[in-house]
Amino acid sequence: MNIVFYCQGDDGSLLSALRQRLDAHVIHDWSDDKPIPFDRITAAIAWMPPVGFFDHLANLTHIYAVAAGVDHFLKTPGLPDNVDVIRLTDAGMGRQMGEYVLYGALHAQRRMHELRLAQLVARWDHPMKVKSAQDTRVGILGAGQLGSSVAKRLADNHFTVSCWSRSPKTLPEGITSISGSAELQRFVSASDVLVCLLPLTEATTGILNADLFSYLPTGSFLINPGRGAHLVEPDLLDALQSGQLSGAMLDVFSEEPLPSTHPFWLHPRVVVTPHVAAKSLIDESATQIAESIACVEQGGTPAGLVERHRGY
Ligand code: NDP
Ligand code: OXD
Repeated sequence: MNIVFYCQGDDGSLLSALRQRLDAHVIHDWSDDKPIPFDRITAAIAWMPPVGFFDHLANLTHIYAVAAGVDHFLKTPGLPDNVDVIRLTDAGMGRQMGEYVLYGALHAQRRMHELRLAQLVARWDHPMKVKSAQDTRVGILGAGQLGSSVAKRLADNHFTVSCWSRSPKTLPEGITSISGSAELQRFVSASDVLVCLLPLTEATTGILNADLFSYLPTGSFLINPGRGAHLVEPDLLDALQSGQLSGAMLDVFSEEPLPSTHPFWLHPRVVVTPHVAAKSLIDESATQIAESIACVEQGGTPAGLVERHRGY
């Protein structure tokens, strides 16, 4: 099979890892100056492809996107409607995301944001009540590859965990599954820490807004490693100002890089991280793409096949 490769930011490591695993196929590098036999290309491995990438690929049937979230990828100009898009599923991201959210949940449970404020004014005797992890209810929006993996990580660390998803899930013992929009308010009202691990779709854009925050227990904490457009940023600032939320840890933003003048940077109750919660790892990504290609060749349905009509 002839495959074309373009992955923004790759220094050659991913391409070489893919070539090792897919040695029965020819992978053409879009970025080098060798001619590409466009008519024979049936698959693409891509991330942030340049303008015009799809223009000559008339025989493309499958595109392997090198990321877990494909909201941006699905909007690539020229992306053909009739090709299958396959995304990464976990590929080492579950472990990283588990660490990120566990850090945030411990930060919230141990009220580190308040201690930080006390430190800034050299205040020692802080009348702080700390709940146990078990008494801290973490609600995760999304129970997919990452949401369910994070849920297990938190439950293993004694937090009380629930996940909210479109369809009901069977999750590891002790983790509650709640599903459907009709249950969202009930779910949120029982979340001391709210984590967003939803894909960005029409239905989930702006879901973290003033209305949703009003159902959270007063003083709860938000962790958003989903996508920036899940959050209505001014609503978060208002909720922090009013005390409805006590703090937030954010990895993704409506504009990335986060502009240097954005109020989140210096907000004493906001932890900002620069979209680093879970990175695509070279070996894991290459292995998963090679496995997906083998699965498709055998007539199967690969794990990360995106349902394009629903956006994830
Ligand atoms: P999945 O597709 O595996 O899981 C998505 C989950 O969200 C599913 O449980 C799905 O429910 C649920 N969901 C989707 N739409 C709705 C809705 N309208 N109402 C309720 N539930 C909904 O995605 P992943 O777990 O692999 O990834 C989640 C997101 O994490 C990515 O899309 C990306 O935005 C983000 N991400 C961020 C990274 C970072 O470094 N910050 C790194 C990697 C990913 P159901 O299963 O019932 O359909
Ligand atoms: C992803 C991401 O979706 O890095 O893979 O955000």
